[in-house]
Amino acid sequence: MGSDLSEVVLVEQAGAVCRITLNRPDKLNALNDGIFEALAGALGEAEADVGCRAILLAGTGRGFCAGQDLTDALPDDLGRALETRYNPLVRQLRSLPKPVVCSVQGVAAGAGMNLALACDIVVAGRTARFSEAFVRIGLVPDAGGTWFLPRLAGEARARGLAMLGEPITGEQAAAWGLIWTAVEDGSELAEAERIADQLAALPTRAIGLMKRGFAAATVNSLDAQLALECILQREAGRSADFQEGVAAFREKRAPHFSGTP
Ligand code: T3D
Repeated sequence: MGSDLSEVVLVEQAGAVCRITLNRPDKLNALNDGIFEALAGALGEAEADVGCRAILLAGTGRGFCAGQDLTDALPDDLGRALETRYNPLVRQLRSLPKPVVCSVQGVAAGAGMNLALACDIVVAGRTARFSEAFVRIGLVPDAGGTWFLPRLAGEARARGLAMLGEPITGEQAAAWGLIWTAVEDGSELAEAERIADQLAALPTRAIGLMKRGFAAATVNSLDAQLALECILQREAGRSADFQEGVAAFREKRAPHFSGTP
Protein backbone atom coordinates (compact mmCIF):
# COMPACT_ATOMS: atom_id res chain seq x y z
CA MET A 1 0.00 0.00 0.00
CA GLY A 2 2.97 2.31 0.64
CA SER A 3 1.22 4.43 3.28
CA ASP A 4 0.07 3.91 6.85
CA LEU A 5 -3.74 3.75 6.76
CA SER A 6 -4.01 5.40 10.15
CA GLU A 7 -2.20 8.42 8.69
CA VAL A 8 -4.16 8.93 5.47
CA VAL A 9 -7.46 8.87 7.35
CA LEU A 10 -7.58 10.15 10.92
CA VAL A 11 -10.27 8.76 13.20
CA GLU A 12 -11.20 10.33 16.47
CA GLN A 13 -14.11 9.85 18.86
CA ALA A 14 -15.46 13.11 20.30
CA GLY A 15 -18.28 12.21 22.66
CA ALA A 16 -20.89 10.45 20.54
CA VAL A 17 -19.45 11.84 17.30
CA CYS A 18 -16.95 9.87 15.24
CA ARG A 19 -14.71 12.27 13.30
CA ILE A 20 -13.19 10.88 10.12
CA THR A 21 -10.66 13.14 8.43
CA LEU A 22 -9.00 12.66 5.05
CA ASN A 23 -5.35 13.44 5.59
CA ARG A 24 -3.30 13.89 2.41
CA PRO A 25 -3.19 17.69 2.45
CA ASP A 26 -0.26 17.95 0.01
CA LYS A 27 -2.52 16.32 -2.62
CA LEU A 28 -5.69 18.13 -1.58
CA ASN A 29 -6.80 14.82 -0.04
CA ALA A 30 -6.98 13.10 -3.43
CA LEU A 31 -8.39 9.60 -3.19
CA ASN A 32 -6.06 6.61 -3.53
CA ASP A 33 -6.28 2.95 -2.55
CA GLY A 34 -5.06 3.69 0.98
CA ILE A 35 -7.76 6.31 1.56
CA PHE A 36 -10.46 4.02 0.21
CA GLU A 37 -9.41 1.16 2.45
CA ALA A 38 -9.05 3.33 5.55
CA LEU A 39 -12.31 5.17 4.91
CA ALA A 40 -14.30 1.96 4.44
CA GLY A 41 -12.78 0.59 7.66
CA ALA A 42 -13.50 3.77 9.63
CA LEU A 43 -17.10 3.96 8.43
CA GLY A 44 -17.61 0.26 9.22
CA GLU A 45 -16.32 0.77 12.75
CA ALA A 46 -18.45 3.87 13.23
CA GLU A 47 -21.50 1.90 12.15
CA ALA A 48 -20.76 -0.97 14.53
CA ASP A 49 -19.95 1.25 17.51
CA VAL A 50 -23.17 1.85 19.48
CA GLY A 51 -21.46 4.77 21.21
CA CYS A 52 -21.13 6.56 17.87
CA ARG A 53 -24.36 8.36 16.98
CA ALA A 54 -23.15 10.74 14.26
CA ILE A 55 -20.22 10.88 11.87
CA LEU A 56 -18.30 13.95 10.80
CA LEU A 57 -16.35 13.69 7.55
CA ALA A 58 -13.74 16.37 6.84
CA GLY A 59 -10.37 16.91 5.21
CA THR A 60 -7.15 18.46 6.48
CA GLY A 61 -5.41 21.38 4.78
CA ARG A 62 -6.75 23.87 2.27
CA GLY A 63 -9.15 21.54 0.43
CA PHE A 64 -11.72 18.89 1.29
CA CYS A 65 -10.92 16.48 -1.56
CA ALA A 66 -9.68 16.77 -5.17
CA GLY A 67 -11.19 13.46 -6.31
CA GLN A 68 -9.24 10.56 -7.73
CA ASP A 69 -5.46 10.77 -7.26
CA LEU A 70 -4.37 11.42 -10.84
CA THR A 71 -0.70 10.88 -10.02
CA ASP A 72 -1.37 7.23 -9.15
CA ALA A 73 -1.10 4.55 -11.81
CA LEU A 74 -4.53 4.69 -13.45
CA PRO A 75 -6.34 1.40 -14.01
CA ASP A 76 -7.08 0.17 -17.56
CA ASP A 77 -10.69 -0.49 -16.67
CA LEU A 78 -12.18 2.52 -14.90
CA GLY A 79 -15.56 0.77 -14.64
CA ARG A 80 -13.91 -1.92 -12.54
CA ALA A 81 -12.26 0.76 -10.41
CA LEU A 82 -15.67 2.25 -9.69
CA GLU A 83 -17.15 -1.15 -8.82
CA THR A 84 -14.42 -1.92 -6.33
CA ARG A 85 -13.72 1.50 -4.77
CA TYR A 86 -16.19 4.33 -5.39
CA ASN A 87 -19.49 2.47 -5.55
CA PRO A 88 -19.03 0.57 -2.27
CA LEU A 89 -18.07 3.83 -0.54
CA VAL A 90 -21.13 5.72 -1.79
CA ARG A 91 -23.41 2.79 -0.89
CA GLN A 92 -21.83 2.59 2.56
CA LEU A 93 -22.44 6.30 3.23
CA ARG A 94 -26.02 6.20 2.00
CA SER A 95 -27.02 3.03 3.87
CA LEU A 96 -25.21 3.80 7.12
CA PRO A 97 -28.00 4.04 9.73
CA LYS A 98 -26.43 7.11 11.36
CA PRO A 99 -26.24 10.72 10.16
CA VAL A 100 -23.11 11.78 8.27
CA VAL A 101 -22.14 15.46 8.28
CA CYS A 102 -19.51 16.70 5.82
CA SER A 103 -17.38 19.81 6.21
CA VAL A 104 -16.02 21.29 2.98
CA GLN A 105 -13.28 23.92 2.85
CA GLY A 106 -11.53 24.92 -0.38
CA VAL A 107 -11.94 22.42 -3.20
CA ALA A 108 -14.35 19.53 -3.56
CA ALA A 109 -13.56 18.36 -7.10
CA GLY A 110 -14.63 15.36 -9.16
CA ALA A 111 -15.37 12.40 -6.95
CA GLY A 112 -14.47 14.67 -4.01
CA MET A 113 -17.58 16.74 -4.74
CA ASN A 114 -19.74 13.66 -5.11
CA LEU A 115 -18.33 12.14 -1.95
CA ALA A 116 -19.60 15.23 -0.13
CA LEU A 117 -23.00 14.99 -1.86
CA ALA A 118 -23.32 11.39 -0.67
CA CYS A 119 -23.32 12.63 2.94
CA ASP A 120 -26.52 13.65 4.72
CA ILE A 121 -25.69 17.22 5.65
CA VAL A 122 -22.96 19.29 3.98
CA VAL A 123 -21.55 22.51 5.43
CA ALA A 124 -19.14 24.50 3.24
CA GLY A 125 -17.18 27.70 3.41
CA ARG A 126 -18.74 30.48 1.34
CA THR A 127 -15.90 30.47 -1.17
CA ALA A 128 -15.38 26.70 -1.24
CA ARG A 129 -15.12 25.47 -4.85
CA PHE A 130 -17.34 22.58 -5.87
CA SER A 131 -16.59 21.22 -9.35
CA GLU A 132 -17.62 18.24 -11.41
CA ALA A 133 -14.11 18.32 -12.81
CA PHE A 134 -14.45 15.03 -14.70
CA VAL A 135 -15.10 16.58 -18.13
CA ARG A 136 -11.77 18.37 -17.94
CA ILE A 137 -10.01 15.04 -18.15
CA GLY A 138 -12.47 13.37 -20.51
CA LEU A 139 -14.56 11.50 -17.94
CA VAL A 140 -18.18 11.48 -16.83
CA PRO A 141 -19.28 12.25 -13.27
CA ASP A 142 -19.06 9.14 -11.11
CA ALA A 143 -19.42 8.33 -7.41
CA GLY A 144 -23.14 8.97 -7.85
CA GLY A 145 -22.76 12.38 -9.53
CA THR A 146 -25.20 11.73 -12.39
CA TRP A 147 -27.73 10.59 -9.77
CA PHE A 148 -27.20 13.27 -7.10
CA LEU A 149 -26.92 16.33 -9.33
CA PRO A 150 -30.32 16.30 -11.09
CA ARG A 151 -32.10 15.32 -7.88
CA LEU A 152 -30.49 18.05 -5.81
CA ALA A 153 -30.03 20.88 -8.28
CA GLY A 154 -32.44 20.04 -11.10
CA GLU A 155 -31.73 18.82 -14.60
CA ALA A 156 -30.58 22.14 -16.12
CA ARG A 157 -28.00 22.86 -13.44
CA ALA A 158 -26.91 19.21 -13.33
CA ARG A 159 -26.10 19.27 -17.02
CA GLY A 160 -24.33 22.62 -16.79
CA LEU A 161 -22.23 21.49 -13.83
CA ALA A 162 -21.31 18.17 -15.47
CA MET A 163 -20.71 19.38 -19.02
CA LEU A 164 -18.87 22.61 -18.27
CA GLY A 165 -16.96 21.35 -15.24
CA GLU A 166 -16.73 24.91 -13.91
CA PRO A 167 -16.51 25.42 -10.16
CA ILE A 168 -19.32 26.94 -8.15
CA THR A 169 -18.84 28.42 -4.70
CA GLY A 170 -20.16 27.01 -1.45
CA GLU A 171 -22.61 29.90 -1.38
CA GLN A 172 -23.89 28.98 -4.86
CA ALA A 173 -24.06 25.29 -3.95
CA ALA A 174 -26.25 26.17 -0.96
CA ALA A 175 -28.45 28.48 -3.06
CA TRP A 176 -28.93 25.66 -5.60
CA GLY A 177 -29.89 23.16 -2.90
CA LEU A 178 -26.83 20.98 -3.39
CA ILE A 179 -25.73 21.38 0.22
CA TRP A 180 -27.29 22.32 3.57
CA THR A 181 -25.50 25.61 4.21
CA ALA A 182 -22.52 27.83 3.46
CA VAL A 183 -20.88 29.71 6.31
CA GLU A 184 -17.99 32.13 6.69
CA ASP A 185 -14.75 30.63 5.41
CA GLY A 186 -12.85 29.10 8.30
CA SER A 187 -15.94 28.37 10.35
CA GLU A 188 -17.26 25.43 8.30
CA LEU A 189 -15.64 22.78 10.49
CA ALA A 190 -16.94 24.33 13.72
CA GLU A 191 -20.44 24.55 12.25
CA ALA A 192 -20.26 20.95 11.01
CA GLU A 193 -19.10 19.86 14.49
CA ARG A 194 -21.97 21.76 16.07
CA ILE A 195 -24.48 20.03 13.79
CA ALA A 196 -22.88 16.60 14.36
CA ASP A 197 -23.08 17.14 18.14
CA GLN A 198 -26.72 18.13 17.77
CA LEU A 199 -27.48 15.04 15.68
CA ALA A 200 -25.66 12.79 18.12
CA ALA A 201 -28.11 13.79 20.85
CA LEU A 202 -31.17 13.06 18.69
CA PRO A 203 -32.99 9.71 18.29
CA THR A 204 -30.40 7.80 16.25
CA ARG A 205 -32.74 4.95 15.35
CA ALA A 206 -35.31 7.35 13.87
CA ILE A 207 -32.62 9.10 11.83
CA GLY A 208 -31.40 5.76 10.48
CA LEU A 209 -34.97 4.89 9.51
CA MET A 210 -35.34 8.27 7.78
CA LYS A 211 -32.32 7.46 5.64
CA ARG A 212 -34.03 4.24 4.57
CA GLY A 213 -37.16 6.19 3.73
CA PHE A 214 -35.34 8.81 1.66
CA ALA A 215 -33.39 6.12 -0.19
CA ALA A 216 -36.54 4.23 -1.11
CA ALA A 217 -38.42 7.40 -2.09
CA THR A 218 -36.19 7.84 -5.13
CA VAL A 219 -37.79 4.82 -6.80
CA ASN A 220 -41.10 4.32 -4.97
CA SER A 221 -44.56 5.45 -6.00
CA LEU A 222 -46.41 7.53 -3.42
CA ASP A 223 -48.43 4.45 -2.51
CA ALA A 224 -45.34 2.33 -2.00
CA GLN A 225 -43.74 5.10 0.02
CA LEU A 226 -46.81 5.48 2.24
CA ALA A 227 -46.65 1.73 2.88
CA LEU A 228 -42.96 1.97 3.72
CA GLU A 229 -43.62 4.83 6.14
CA CYS A 230 -45.95 2.48 8.06
CA ILE A 231 -43.07 0.01 8.45
CA LEU A 232 -40.56 2.67 9.44
CA GLN A 233 -42.92 4.40 11.85
CA ARG A 234 -43.90 1.09 13.43
CA GLU A 235 -40.25 0.48 14.16
CA ALA A 236 -39.64 4.03 15.41
CA GLY A 237 -42.76 3.78 17.56
CA ARG A 238 -41.28 0.79 19.38
CA SER A 239 -38.09 2.63 20.31
CA ALA A 240 -37.14 3.84 23.76
CA ASP A 241 -36.49 7.24 22.22
CA PHE A 242 -40.11 7.57 21.14
CA GLN A 243 -41.21 6.77 24.71
CA GLU A 244 -38.76 9.33 26.01
CA GLY A 245 -39.79 12.01 23.48
CA VAL A 246 -43.46 11.71 24.40
CA ALA A 247 -42.73 11.53 28.15
CA ALA A 248 -40.55 14.64 27.93
CA PHE A 249 -43.27 16.50 26.06
CA ARG A 250 -45.89 15.59 28.65
CA GLU A 251 -43.59 16.44 31.54
CA LYS A 252 -42.59 19.73 29.89
CA ARG A 253 -38.86 18.95 29.99
CA ALA A 254 -36.09 18.46 27.46
CA PRO A 255 -35.84 14.87 26.17
CA HIS A 256 -32.74 12.73 26.80
CA PHE A 257 -32.51 10.38 23.85
CA SER A 258 -30.37 7.28 24.31
CA GLY A 259 -30.12 6.40 20.61
CA THR A 260 -30.42 2.72 21.44
CA PRO A 261 -31.38 0.61 18.44
O1 T3D B 1 -9.36 6.41 -11.78
C1 T3D B 1 -10.53 6.20 -11.47
O2 T3D B 1 -10.82 5.37 -10.58
C2 T3D B 1 -11.64 7.00 -12.13
C3 T3D B 1 -12.33 7.85 -11.13
C4 T3D B 1 -12.26 9.20 -11.24
C5 T3D B 1 -12.88 10.03 -10.22
C6 T3D B 1 -12.43 11.47 -10.24
O3 T3D B 1 -12.46 12.08 -9.19
S1 T3D B 1 -11.90 12.17 -11.70
C7 T3D B 1 -11.53 13.83 -11.24
C8 T3D B 1 -10.17 13.92 -10.59
N1 T3D B 1 -9.89 15.22 -10.06
C9 T3D B 1 -9.57 16.26 -10.84
O4 T3D B 1 -9.57 16.19 -12.05
C10 T3D B 1 -9.11 17.52 -10.14
C11 T3D B 1 -7.63 17.73 -10.37
N2 T3D B 1 -7.17 18.87 -9.64
C12 T3D B 1 -7.36 20.14 -10.08
O5 T3D B 1 -7.94 20.39 -11.11
C13 T3D B 1 -6.84 21.23 -9.20
O6 T3D B 1 -5.82 20.70 -8.38
C14 T3D B 1 -7.92 21.85 -8.30
C15 T3D B 1 -8.86 22.70 -9.19
C16 T3D B 1 -8.73 20.77 -7.57
C17 T3D B 1 -7.27 22.78 -7.25
O7 T3D B 1 -6.43 23.70 -7.90
P1 T3D B 1 -5.43 24.57 -7.02
O8 T3D B 1 -4.77 25.52 -7.96
O9 T3D B 1 -6.12 25.12 -5.84
O10 T3D B 1 -4.35 23.53 -6.43
P2 T3D B 1 -3.20 22.76 -7.22
O11 T3D B 1 -1.94 23.56 -7.15
O12 T3D B 1 -3.67 22.35 -8.56
O13 T3D B 1 -3.06 21.44 -6.36
C18 T3D B 1 -2.30 21.42 -5.15
C19 T3D B 1 -1.54 20.13 -5.13
O14 T3D B 1 -2.46 19.07 -5.08
C20 T3D B 1 -0.70 19.94 -6.40
O15 T3D B 1 0.45 19.23 -6.04
P3 T3D B 1 1.92 19.93 -6.17
O16 T3D B 1 2.06 20.44 -7.57
O17 T3D B 1 1.86 21.08 -5.15
O18 T3D B 1 2.87 18.85 -5.81
C21 T3D B 1 -1.60 19.07 -7.24
O19 T3D B 1 -0.89 18.30 -8.19
C22 T3D B 1 -2.20 18.19 -6.18
N3 T3D B 1 -3.48 17.65 -6.66
C23 T3D B 1 -4.62 18.31 -6.88
N4 T3D B 1 -5.55 17.48 -7.33
C24 T3D B 1 -4.98 16.26 -7.39
C25 T3D B 1 -3.66 16.36 -6.97
N5 T3D B 1 -2.83 15.31 -6.93
C26 T3D B 1 -3.33 14.12 -7.34
N6 T3D B 1 -4.60 13.96 -7.77
C27 T3D B 1 -5.46 15.00 -7.81
N7 T3D B 1 -6.73 14.81 -8.19
